[in-house]
Amino acid sequence: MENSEKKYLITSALPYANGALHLGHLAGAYLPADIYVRYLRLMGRDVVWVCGSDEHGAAITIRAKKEGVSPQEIIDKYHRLNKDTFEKLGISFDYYHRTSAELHHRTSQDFFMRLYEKGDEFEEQVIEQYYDEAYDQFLADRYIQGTCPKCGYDSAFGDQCESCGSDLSPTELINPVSTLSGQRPVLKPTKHWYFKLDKHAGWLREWISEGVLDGVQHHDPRTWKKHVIGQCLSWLDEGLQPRSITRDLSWGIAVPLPDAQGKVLYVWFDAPIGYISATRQWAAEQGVDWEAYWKGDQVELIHFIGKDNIVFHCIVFPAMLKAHGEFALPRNVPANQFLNFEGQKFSKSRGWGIEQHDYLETFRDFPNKEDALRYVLIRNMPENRDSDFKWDEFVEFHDKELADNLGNFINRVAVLTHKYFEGKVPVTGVELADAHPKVLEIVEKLRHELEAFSFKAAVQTLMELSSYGNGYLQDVSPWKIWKEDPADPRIAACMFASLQICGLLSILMEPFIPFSAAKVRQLFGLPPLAPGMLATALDVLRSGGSLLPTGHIIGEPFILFAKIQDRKDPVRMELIQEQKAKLEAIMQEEKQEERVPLKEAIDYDAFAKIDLRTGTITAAEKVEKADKLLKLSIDLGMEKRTVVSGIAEYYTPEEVVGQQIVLVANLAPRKLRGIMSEGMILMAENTEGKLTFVSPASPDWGNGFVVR
Ligand code: B3M
Ligand code: ZN
Repeated sequence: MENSEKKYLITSALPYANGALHLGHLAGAYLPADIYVRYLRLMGRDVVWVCGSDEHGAAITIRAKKEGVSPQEIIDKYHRLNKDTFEKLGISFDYYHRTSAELHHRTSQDFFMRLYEKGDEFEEQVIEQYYDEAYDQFLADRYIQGTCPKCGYDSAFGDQCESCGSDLSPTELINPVSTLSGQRPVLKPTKHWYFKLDKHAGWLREWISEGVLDGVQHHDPRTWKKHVIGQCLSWLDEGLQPRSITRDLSWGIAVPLPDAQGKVLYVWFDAPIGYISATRQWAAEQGVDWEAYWKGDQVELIHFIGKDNIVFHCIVFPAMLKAHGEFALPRNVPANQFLNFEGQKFSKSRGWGIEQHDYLETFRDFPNKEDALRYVLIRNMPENRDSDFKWDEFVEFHDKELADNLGNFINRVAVLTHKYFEGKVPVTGVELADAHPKVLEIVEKLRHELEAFSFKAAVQTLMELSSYGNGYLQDVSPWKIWKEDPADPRIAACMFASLQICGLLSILMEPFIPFSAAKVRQLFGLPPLAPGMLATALDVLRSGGSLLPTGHIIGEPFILFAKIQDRKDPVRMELIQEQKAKLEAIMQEEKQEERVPLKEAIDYDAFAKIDLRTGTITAAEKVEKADKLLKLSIDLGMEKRTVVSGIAEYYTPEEVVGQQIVLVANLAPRKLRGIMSEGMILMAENTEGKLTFVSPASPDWGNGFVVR
């Protein structure tokens, strides 16, 4: 099928409207989709990108309870915050919908009824479920806490233990407690509807591992990420089970059946349908046909998500779509792995990490904050494995790549064009494609990487293009030629080609760093970007034309990326230092908290009762049948002592012979494993419980000294 006939329907995971998003979310599901969609638009493809707030489920009601407000207030607050923040970061959704919308409720209920009416997609089950008698309601899994049966953590949730990561069901919890009333919930029977996912296992496996659907090649499975296919196959190998798609809850989409009072659709049933309702809403406002983007072979449905959502998007939702019968299945699900923050997981409660809106606020005076962040996140995108955001790399990538490479090239070309040609594109017989075939090769490589969802590689290829430009300028060094002969045609040829590369960069930068791309367009006197412009530009160059024709007037040069590390203007670097200091403070504070609290004060007499003496270990051996004990001979100067010490886990007998020690010499002797132990050696214990000798390396040290 020709690209021009394809209808691209791009989705990004609908974030729960129960909190702000951090940089990991951005790098996971939104930034990669934005790059892809911006690229498709530049190529003139027919694309719509939808997202929106996921406003149902216990995540919302729990948050509301915590903040002491209604669920509606919560979703309104975070829907607005997340939508605004995305916009500020240049995340260019075509539509940001919300699942509380009436159209979404209707679309989800219709979807449910269609499957229900098929007769063999659902089954009803009466199950025993926890019920809070004080609150008179069934409890969602998240509302039950108890001890994890796997690791013993005492605040595990009914669906998952956050300590060991195990998936749980509420009845597995030891000592379950309702988080509503704090009381032990009781089990009560309740009826639920189950989607017979198991029934779909056969075709799902064929579709995922071979890309074959209904006997036809649907996609090339080699274009799917290995970790995505791997996770799906391991689910399929474990065997699929019918999944409950209804809940006893008051917040959500009512189950549209007469015998379902007080029941709502499970949030993971309605949320992916949110992609459909968002498309419908968008289409209604645009006056186009939404079905063309969801139904038929021309549909290219692509889901951008994080790895924790793979199963829902590659197994459950496709099965729902197939069961429904009218919808196209995803052509690819390029899920990303996780982004860590300075070597550790993002953690709101620890204050570890930074939220999107916080970043924008903290760096409000940093002129390129949006693109700097986008660039650094793309440069280190967790595409195939977890990656790490580091402030030092933020500075390095920004300064060395954006400023020194890309920004520098663009600035030099603009400055030199003004200097030699009064800001006008010079007259020349050169064709970029002819003189610089390498440029178009780089562009083709970049396009290939973008089409393959390899954004990290693609952004480096973008840098390759400006490196090429910088290298070319340096090779020709028009400033040297100019000193000899300002009319030498090599100057015009060099500046003409460099200006065309800048024109190309102004387009190719856009998917990654759109704010800077717009500035470059302005700098070179080019119109703002519009759909299809990359395709057109490539046609022009391939047929010997130019992006900035002779005589075209460019604007005044300016510094595109002000370096962060700048001795004359340290404000940006100070912001980075502050961020690093904050993290350091968190770690210090946590270390403090781990410290053993100080004991009660004692008077001097109490201390003076302890007789501490210096000594040396002269012999050591293991105590039989006691893993932790060593039998030690101690030279105390005037006398010898035998001491049994519990240090065998940390020291071998050989290691301790010759060790200088401090001994509590007047501790009443006691028998350990049949050996009389005459005193106790002072040991220092670190936070991990490792023991080390108290033994200052003093040159005046000798056996038998009194320690006071
Ligand atoms: N809201 C879960 C999440 O934010 C969920 C995604 C829904 S996508 C249809 O991870
Ligand atoms: Zn656990």
